[in-house]
Amino acid sequence: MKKYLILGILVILIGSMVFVPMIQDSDETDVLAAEFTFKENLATEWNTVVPIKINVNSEEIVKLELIYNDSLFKTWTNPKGIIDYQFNSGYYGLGSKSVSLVSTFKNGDILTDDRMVRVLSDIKPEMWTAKIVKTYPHLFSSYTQGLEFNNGVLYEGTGQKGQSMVAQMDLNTGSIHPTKSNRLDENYFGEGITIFGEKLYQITWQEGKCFVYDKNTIQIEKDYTYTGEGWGLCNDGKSLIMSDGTERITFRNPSNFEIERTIEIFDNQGPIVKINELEYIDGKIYANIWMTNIIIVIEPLNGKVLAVINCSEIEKAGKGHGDVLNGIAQNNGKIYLTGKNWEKLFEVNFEKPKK
Ligand SMILES: [Ca+2]
Repeated sequence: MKKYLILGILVILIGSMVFVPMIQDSDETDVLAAEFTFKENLATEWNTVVPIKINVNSEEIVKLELIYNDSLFKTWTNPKGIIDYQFNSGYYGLGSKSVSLVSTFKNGDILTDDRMVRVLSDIKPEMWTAKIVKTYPHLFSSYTQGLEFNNGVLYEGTGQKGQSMVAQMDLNTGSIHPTKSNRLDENYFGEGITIFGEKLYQITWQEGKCFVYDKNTIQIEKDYTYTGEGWGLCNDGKSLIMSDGTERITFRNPSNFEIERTIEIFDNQGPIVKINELEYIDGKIYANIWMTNIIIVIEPLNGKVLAVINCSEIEKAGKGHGDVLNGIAQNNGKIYLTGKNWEKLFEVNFEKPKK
């Protein structure tokens, strides 16, 4: 199912990237811009040398610039003939990057040739398997969207309009703390949560609002607005880390919720979309993939998928009449998983291939 989904997305993406040269009006009707010699957009592995040939089609070009992912990479003055150029695809992280040739002519005209380069992961993800270590109760009414421990206390954020809440939970009984909980206004659909310092952050699905709570009282103190959807949330001790249902993950400043940087999550075949609940464990991002029994392990520096964890044993034991697997939390080296409207929550172990 996942393969077909990714294949479908690849077809749509490639279809939408069919090259259309951007030729602006010019007094000289036969003037041609410099152009890349490859006919379609490029796909390449991360951290490889990518050779590019450029045809300089006019003697009238006085300046030629190569712009990759919005940065000026190279400038040629009075270029002629065919130019061989190469760049390293590891300069940025994975994902779809723009690459443009900008030709400036003697008469001041500017023409561009715009393409895309898709940078895929250079590794095949390891396959891990989640195994149950211990079983705990989980509140069936909880449509789990965020799960995180802080100082040994389990916090959960849930979704659905009119049912969204944030609460401290009792791991052993699965019950909500009698006073330390807060239900969102019915206009909001709660999504991921994370605790940073003394604050708990809770994003919302399509309402563009991040609520900030005192983590001890679970009372809302302020909120931030953002563009796009909110799905999962975690943090690395410096930045908030947020998924939005696409292959993109943003790192955000906790003091204003502004985006600091974005990574695109790719394996060696293409993007991984529908990234949902998140957890930051030992320097890596663990992510539920919505509607699957898969958790992926992501390198935060560049978006590479390091491992794919098969959680089918967890779903078989936990789903019952509930919804999908969602919710990853760690506490003192132990890892816990649950799902939306599951009656169980599991301590798990990830079995890895022997090296
Ligand atoms: Ca989490």
